[in-house]
Amino acid sequence: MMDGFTAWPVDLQARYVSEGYWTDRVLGDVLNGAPDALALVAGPDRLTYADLDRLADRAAAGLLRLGIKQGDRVVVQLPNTASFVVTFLALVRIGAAPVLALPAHRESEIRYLCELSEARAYISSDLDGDFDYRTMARTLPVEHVVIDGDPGEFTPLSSLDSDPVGLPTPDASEVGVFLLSGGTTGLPKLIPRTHRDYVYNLEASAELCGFNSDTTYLVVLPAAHNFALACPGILGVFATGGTVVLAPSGSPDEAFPLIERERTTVCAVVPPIALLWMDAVSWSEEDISTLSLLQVGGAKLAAERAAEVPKTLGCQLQQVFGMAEGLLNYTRLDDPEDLIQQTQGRPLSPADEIRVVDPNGADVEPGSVGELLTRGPYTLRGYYKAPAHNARSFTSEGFYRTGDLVRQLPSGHLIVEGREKDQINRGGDKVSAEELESHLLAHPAIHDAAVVGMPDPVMGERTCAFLIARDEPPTLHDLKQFLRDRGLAAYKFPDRIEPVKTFPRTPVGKISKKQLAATLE
Ligand code: OOB
Repeated sequence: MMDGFTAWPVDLQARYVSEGYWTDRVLGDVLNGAPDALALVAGPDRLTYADLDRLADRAAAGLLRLGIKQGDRVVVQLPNTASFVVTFLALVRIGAAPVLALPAHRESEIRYLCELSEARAYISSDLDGDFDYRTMARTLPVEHVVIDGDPGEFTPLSSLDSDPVGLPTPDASEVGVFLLSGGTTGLPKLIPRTHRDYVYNLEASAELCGFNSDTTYLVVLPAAHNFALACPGILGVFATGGTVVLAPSGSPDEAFPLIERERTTVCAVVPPIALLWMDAVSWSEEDISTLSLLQVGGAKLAAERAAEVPKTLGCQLQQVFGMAEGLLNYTRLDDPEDLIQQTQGRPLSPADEIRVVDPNGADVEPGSVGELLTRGPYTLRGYYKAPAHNARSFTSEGFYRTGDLVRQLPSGHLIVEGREKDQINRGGDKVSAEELESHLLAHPAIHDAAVVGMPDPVMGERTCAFLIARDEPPTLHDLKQFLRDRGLAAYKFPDRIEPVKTFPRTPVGKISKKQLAATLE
């Protein structure tokens, strides 16, 4: 077993196996469609299941030839392209775990991920607009840099394509993939997902959502995000023989023509995209009537807006309250309308254990608000190589402290009422306040910084940084340039800065973010 990975206790492992949650199926075997059926549409590429299977085996052979082997980690930073899908499948087939970075991440995040995971290789595209991944890659602590597109001095991704060879057989109990946590600390955390827990995650989700070979699933969120990858996502479609259509973004200009052309039936979005689509239907000319299910999650969808989704977009709504750490809550397709509109769903698995607790860790009265704790067959037992953080993030019984404040209805459905963790949820993108603050504190003109969320009608929240300057505070424009130069992903930049002389304090002397946030209302 990999160092730094916390396994489930053996008695629970035995239970998850005997009750059928865990099987010996591995992520590399997820392709389950008819050979001639269309598996993937991405830009000009149209690949059948047979094509995708062959390309994954050929890329796997190339990775082995490069020296990547079972048990290695590889940081993957690719946008929504066929290369992402082929590279992911190739890595999991040889038992090398992809570390799934988002295309928006920059040097600050990528360098740290390479170091923490001791990655053997970094695989990315050449450019993202003006940003050149190759320039960043030059100083990364990895043996191999593999580039999709113009490789410069590096290994072209296309050169991995090699005649198939015999592949090692990964064990289903090993780590199959690393996901990134939204983060509440100074540095992002890595979430180890085993083959068997992630296979259960995607197969159970696909069943719950009624996926089958007629499903045509449009991907508008980053493919590397858990929601789009496995809830049921790309992998859930592959497991049930349907078709995945990759869009570069959720913009109606790009997504609607694809819905019309490919007659897509399902899509997963964050609330700001759902709101944008509800506006866009009034002026757009595309026919999106094939869409039968819109999954909305990543941040809270207001009940009033939820009620508008079926009327405006002509499809069913499913609310999804999930996390890369594991636990997924879904409203069911046959739930009564009020539960679909007003709740964020209930746990996917009968084996998911849920507690709602007060600040002392005691269970609250049924129906009262408290912090959500959970453990189960697809929820992590520890972040990768983070013992100090794990001691705070898990109870002694192995429950993960989600940091989310919820209320549970008698039906089991959860309503997300807020958050205890020091994080801003910017339309589904998670910003760790502490991480941003540590970058702000590196600015020579900043004496102290406190980052809070401010309500926003579209994004749900935006990011405001309260700053105590040494002398003259920097402008927002200068500050963004400073953060860009430090290699921080742009979605973590503050949207607003508020210079102040002092911070309000709690009775124990901590900065009162509640009071700071109240000054913005
Ligand atoms: C998804 O995963 P992450 O890891 O980016 O973020 C997890 C956090 C949750 O702890 C919660 O704070 C928030 O995002 N969240 C929601 C929510 N869905 C996620 N808050 C309110 N309402 C919702 N529906 O965001 C994610 C992973 C898999 C599927 C869907 C979302």
